[in-house]
Amino acid sequence: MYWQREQECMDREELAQLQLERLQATLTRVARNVPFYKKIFDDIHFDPDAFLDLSQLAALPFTTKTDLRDNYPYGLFAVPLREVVRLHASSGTTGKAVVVGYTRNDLARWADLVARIMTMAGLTRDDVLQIAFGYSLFTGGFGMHDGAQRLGASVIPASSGHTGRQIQIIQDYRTTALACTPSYALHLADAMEAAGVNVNALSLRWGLFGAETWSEAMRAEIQDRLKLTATDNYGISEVMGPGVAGECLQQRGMHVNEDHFLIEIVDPLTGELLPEGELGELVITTLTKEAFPMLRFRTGDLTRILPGPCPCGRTLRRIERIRGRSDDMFIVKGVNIFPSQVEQELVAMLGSAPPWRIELSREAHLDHATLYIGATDQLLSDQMKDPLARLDQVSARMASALGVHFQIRLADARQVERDLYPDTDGAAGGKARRVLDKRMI
Ligand code: DLL
Repeated sequence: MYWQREQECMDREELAQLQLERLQATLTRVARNVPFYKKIFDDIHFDPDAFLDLSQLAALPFTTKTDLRDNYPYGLFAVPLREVVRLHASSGTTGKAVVVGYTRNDLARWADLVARIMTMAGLTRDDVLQIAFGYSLFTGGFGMHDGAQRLGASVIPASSGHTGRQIQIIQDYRTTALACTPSYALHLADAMEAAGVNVNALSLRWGLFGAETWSEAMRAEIQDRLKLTATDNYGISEVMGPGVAGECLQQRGMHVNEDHFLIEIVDPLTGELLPEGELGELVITTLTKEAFPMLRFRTGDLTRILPGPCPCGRTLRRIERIRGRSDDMFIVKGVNIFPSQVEQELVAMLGSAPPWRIELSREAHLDHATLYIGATDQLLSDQMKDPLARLDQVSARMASALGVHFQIRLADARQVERDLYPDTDGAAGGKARRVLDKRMI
């Protein structure tokens, strides 16, 4: 089943021509409307009118998350705010969040692309879809919502959390499809088991999962325990949100909506373009976005393009399951966090940052984050008149600034230092290992 058969099964040469035309239009538009890109074009003497071949794209510099933050909040918008009808933001950041905007046309295309990946994943208008992604600045809830409505499914905007209520809805409303993070799907399975729910009696058939790293082992477990077919979905707010790529029922990698997004895989260290099939960092150029076009955006996500056609008949190329990140960003409870943000908050609170590290674990399939802070002499004498109250303050500040609750533990400062540099042979190049991810995925 296809949502937009003509585009999804397009002849590759025709697709390349369409991409070229759309890219030319995007280049012209950003040169005119986005001073950031205009300056880059001027600096490298790049003339959008002379862009005649997709291979010329490699001549343009990358756009990075830092560029986006530097232009906070609206610096990279290519239309006046009056044309923008929706704003979202990348999660987990404070004053430096990345704000993304959508015009009415952007929203309509977004809905179509999500309807497309939902159709690939087995859904039809006969489905009852429970969306347990957060409805907020995060793109997951609203992105999935608009797409499902476009598809014509019956949408239940359950939003995230409230596990007991989620289970009751699944049972009472006869939910046939579930959209959430894969870890939350397993948490739901645990909770149902604990409550003695007979999963075989439920109506669940399809599961759309994404927004965090998972594995084939997790897929097998989710499918087995929830009795549904689970597909992987990739998206990133800077580029759009969910709907960038999704799996078909072959479950062998995610078809990228290449008529709207041009993908490249580059060496994360050198930025060199890698040949098809090699593992590297995914770089995305938007082809149709009006409010927030992106040229060669470095996603930080590591994957590869899967060679060969897919038996489903779609010609849109597939990327493999995301293997990890090329930077130090980590995702906890669906919130993206950079270690530098943690450091920044500690400095703001404590004057200087004592040694610190984070351990991530998964209990009952839910993420737990523990922040170990080294009890330096300075910290103990200056700050810790009432250490427990102080730690509570740090915890509260982290929660409000980063959107995640960290359990804070005071630890021996020298031990924290030792744990930061576990590689005695220098294999880590002397880099501190700030985040120890013990989640089994
Ligand atoms: O997570 C958008 C989304 C919502 C995708 C719902 C799928 C479903 P951000 O909050 O901007 O957007 O986070 C983007 O999440 O750079 C990846 O590191 C990670 N990520 C997203 N999808 C997957 C996936 C949404 N299927 C960041 N597998 C990305 C692994 C994923 N990681």
